[in-house]
Amino acid sequence: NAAMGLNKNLSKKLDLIQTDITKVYASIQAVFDYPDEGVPDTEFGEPLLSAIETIDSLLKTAKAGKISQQGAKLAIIGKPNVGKSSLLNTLLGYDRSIVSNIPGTTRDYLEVMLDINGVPVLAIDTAGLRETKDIIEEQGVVAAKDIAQNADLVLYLFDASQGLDGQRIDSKELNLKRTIVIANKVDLIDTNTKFENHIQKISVTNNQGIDKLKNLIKEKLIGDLSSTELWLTTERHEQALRQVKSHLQQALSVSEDLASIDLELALKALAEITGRSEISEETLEYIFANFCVGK
Ligand SMILES: Nc1nc2c(ncn2[C@@H]2O[C@H](COP(=O)(O)OP(=O)(O)OP(=O)(O)O)[C@@H](O)[C@H]2O)c(=O)[nH]1
Ligand SMILES: [Mg+2]
Repeated sequence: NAAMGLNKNLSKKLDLIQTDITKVYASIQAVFDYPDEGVPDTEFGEPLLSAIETIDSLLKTAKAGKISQQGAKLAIIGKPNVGKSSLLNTLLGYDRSIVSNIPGTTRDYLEVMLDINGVPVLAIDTAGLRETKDIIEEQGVVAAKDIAQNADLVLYLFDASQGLDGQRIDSKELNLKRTIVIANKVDLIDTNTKFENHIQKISVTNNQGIDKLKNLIKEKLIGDLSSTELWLTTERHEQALRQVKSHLQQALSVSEDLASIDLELALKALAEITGRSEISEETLEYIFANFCVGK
């Protein structure tokens, strides 16, 4: 029963899916011989939906799996002078990006590989977002928007001492997938100053809120999956599972006699991952116990 080098937890889930599908398949076969009975929902719709649910839970891990292997793109954006380059240097642990109190210091983007609590991250420091007549800076601003759009996660910084209002960027225009909004320079403001709940308060200068921010970055990128080791890590597995799902959805949408074909296709797609098409011992036992013996 050794699936080809698959993680044990993943193997178990795939077994679960295979068993669900096989049971339904067996039920349909049984009804062929006793056409009056029909297949009850507990032996058709329910197990198929449960298999789809299991597949969905696995597909959700695919992104985290890819990130844990290949790394995530993290863009740091915001208006000029809010401390983007300072934050990059702090996350990196040494000064790599030029920091100054002159707005527009970073005119081109800068990419750095980081390790954020065990997650490989390509962090990208970008030019401050503003209207500018400087051609080079303007190109940097265009690039920054592009980088933000393609990032797995965006850190959107503003200067806490200036308030968020004047520094809001149109996240709809940028079409950002995931963003952490960060108030930097909280060392400059009253400690009781309230911001909206989702806003992270940090001070790069005082190294305040940085550990919490790192945890949040990790959580946003891979969720709490790190402990389960249950990741789909290859594109091939992900594609195969998507196929299994679509065959099951197809099976659900047709009459029982036609569903057999879709279930066979689903099992075949599943076998592309597990490397085995034969039915597990337990499933065979189940089938014999429920359908063959005594009927
Ligand atoms: N008081 C205070 N100053 C900070 C903090 N973080 C950064 N600064 C200062 O803010 C100024 C701008 O910092 P940068 O990191 O260059 O800002 P930036 O967002 O990269 O700016 P551009 O590259 O121009 O877009 C520098 O003088 C930093 O020393 C902070 O937490 N508190
Ligand atoms: Mg900068």
